[in-house]
Amino acid sequence: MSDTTNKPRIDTRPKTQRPRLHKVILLNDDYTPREFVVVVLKGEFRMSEDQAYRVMMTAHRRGVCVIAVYPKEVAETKATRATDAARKLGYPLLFTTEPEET
Ligand code: TYC
Repeated sequence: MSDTTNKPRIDTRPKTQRPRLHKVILLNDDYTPREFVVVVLKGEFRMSEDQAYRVMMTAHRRGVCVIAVYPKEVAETKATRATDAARKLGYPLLFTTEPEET
């Protein structure tokens, strides 16, 4: 007869690590037009007009604003694309990334 009793089992599988998330941070400057910051936030970070305006104003008032968290590669790609879009028009707008604390 097969043994159908529940024996305690020890899970020996190695723990899978979740990829660490990185923050994308928007920095204020004195030259980039507010409207352009909103356009970039909407285009690259899929924000609504309202969300983008609030985030832009937070960076404008406080100097920085955390926009979102993504896996490292995604965060870096989005920050680079957004910064490059500003450079093409000669604006100093800057997006940076840093690892999310755990
Ligand atoms: N401070 C800019 C201005 O007054 C607007 C701005 C807001 C620029 C947020 C960058 O991350 C920023 N024209």
